[in-house]
Amino acid sequence: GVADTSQPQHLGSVSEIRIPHSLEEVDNGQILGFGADLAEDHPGYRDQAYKDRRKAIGDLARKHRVGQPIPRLEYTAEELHVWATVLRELKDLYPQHACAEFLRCLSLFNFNEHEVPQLEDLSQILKRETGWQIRPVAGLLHPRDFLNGLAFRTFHSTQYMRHPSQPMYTPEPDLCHELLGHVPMLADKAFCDMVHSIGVASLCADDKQIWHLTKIYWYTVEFGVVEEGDEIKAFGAGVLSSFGELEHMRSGKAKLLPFDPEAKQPKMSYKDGYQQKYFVLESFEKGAQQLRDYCAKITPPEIMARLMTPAA
Ligand code: NLE
Ligand code: FE2
Repeated sequence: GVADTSQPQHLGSVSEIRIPHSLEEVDNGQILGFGADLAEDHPGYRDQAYKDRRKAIGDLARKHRVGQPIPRLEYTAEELHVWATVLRELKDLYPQHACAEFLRCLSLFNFNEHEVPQLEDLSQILKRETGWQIRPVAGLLHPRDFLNGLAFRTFHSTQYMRHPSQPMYTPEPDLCHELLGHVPMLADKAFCDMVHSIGVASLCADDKQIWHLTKIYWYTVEFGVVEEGDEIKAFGAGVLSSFGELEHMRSGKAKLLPFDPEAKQPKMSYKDGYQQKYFVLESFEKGAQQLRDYCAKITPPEIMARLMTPAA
């Protein structure tokens, strides 16, 4: 079921929830969904070499400990080709369809078709710009752990490349999705404030509230769009990293609805292709305010005060 958040829900039984007090206490080992074996509808399902490579990269992430630099990977010629294809296609669409914040931040990273960027280098840039950092992860993390990471300004990122047969769309996160969808936005302060509130709200959330927050995350950070004058621009990573989805979003085929974190959020879908609905933010400042207000309803003030201080 979906959380009904119309009633303010103050914490009664926080004791049952394992509340992490630092990033070290956030578990990065519980991988869901596409984790070990790819589903039959995954483009890499019948490609054993692909699956082995994906697993080897995932194993490095499993071994990674907080504080260590993210391992640098040597990408193959085939992986570089996928990256270059995705980057080339998307670069043509961004000027017209990506939000201004994305376009401004994208230029900080100097992405080019000649090399696949290294997570460690991007994490350093983010630290400097907004105090956020990247932590490698083997696949789709359990939502509670993923959201908890955001409270400590940490974004869990995959490091393997999507399957070469389908560069325009992948059903699961992959490096192109992280680099072209998430990383640039995480260099924007107002966007980061919004995401941080989702993270702080998740710390003391019960399972029902985690589910609601996961949907909020989905309809903002993954698939959100924002008003810009009388136009609608993409900021959600799932839109910005998929040239199929970006074409779909701008085609006008999907519904556009105002974003409201208090409202019941529609069912999420990983597998049936493009979104049928996109939620529209008025601005990132407004979104950050809406989410801070939502967070204040489920998070005790002392936790808000401790974690909502500006990034160092
Ligand atoms: N469909 C997205 C892409 O192709 O980049 C990935 C979405 C991950 C939630
Ligand atoms: Fe994502």
